[in-house]
Amino acid sequence: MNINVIGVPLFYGCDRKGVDLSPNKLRENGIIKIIENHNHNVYDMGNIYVPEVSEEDKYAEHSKMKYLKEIVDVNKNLAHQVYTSISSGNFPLVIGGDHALGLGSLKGVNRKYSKLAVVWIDAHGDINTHETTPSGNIHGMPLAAAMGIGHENLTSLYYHGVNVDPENVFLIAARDLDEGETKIIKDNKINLYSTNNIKELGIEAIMKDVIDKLKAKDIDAVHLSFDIDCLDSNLVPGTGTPVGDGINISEGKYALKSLLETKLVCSLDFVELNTKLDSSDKTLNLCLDLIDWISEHL
Ligand code: DIR
Ligand code: MN
Ligand code: MN
Ligand code: MN
Repeated sequence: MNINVIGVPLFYGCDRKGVDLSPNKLRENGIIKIIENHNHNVYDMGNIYVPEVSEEDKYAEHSKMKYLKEIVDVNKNLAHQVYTSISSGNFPLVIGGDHALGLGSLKGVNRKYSKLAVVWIDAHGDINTHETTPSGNIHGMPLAAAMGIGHENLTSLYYHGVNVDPENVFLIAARDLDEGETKIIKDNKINLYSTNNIKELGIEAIMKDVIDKLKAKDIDAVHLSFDIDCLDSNLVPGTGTPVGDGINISEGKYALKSLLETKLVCSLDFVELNTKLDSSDKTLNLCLDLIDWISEHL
């Protein structure tokens, strides 16, 4: 497969430095070679430019959303890179950075595939709006924006066609949802598989259900967004918002493998590694292992 690796050194979406260093940190530790080892042609597209802005200006554009202008600018560029990657037959592997990059990757894929399903593997829902957010952090909003829910600057970013249908959205490993998010999930009939569901039924049965549903739907492709905080907080010290009671590594790998084997996945985000918070490269090494696993199954 031809894979375009796109780095997004963005921390504005989580408002915590360190996550921006990860694309280059992963390159220094051999991410490109790791992918190539699985017989892929890898094109390192470098990093999307992230403009500098001072901390005092974070609410300059909007009273409830931090760094709105910069995040929108970065994501317009990312959306176009993702769109052109897919259009030229290459697979975009988007490396964060924080999950606000999901805005751009989703809009880029959605421009190519109007009948798109989204699998979001994350401890969080990332389905807040400027009205429901408890933090003002835009990394908690990209999935809502993809469905056309939220502030216009996010919902109309880059692409103006048919939004992602909420019934084609699958949240996996969620366990830290805000009140507003729970309501949006319910009201829009989003498919939710919490860690409790996974513990109860087993990851195999959960993924079978997800994949059966995906195959039964009239969709063109699946976008997979992988937030490393889906894993239990003990496993990922190097992430900004770790949550306990998460899935373990083999459950995470099973979810990734089973989705990739469907061959429906057309693009993938890998986000929220913060190497500054990591302890003795534990999370970095786990991420390299997960990228190796993903590459093996692409
Ligand atoms: C929380 C945390 N729901 C928020 N979101 C995170 O700020 O909207 N997403 N950490 O990954
Ligand atoms: Mn996330
Ligand atoms: Mn998360
Ligand atoms: Mn391998």
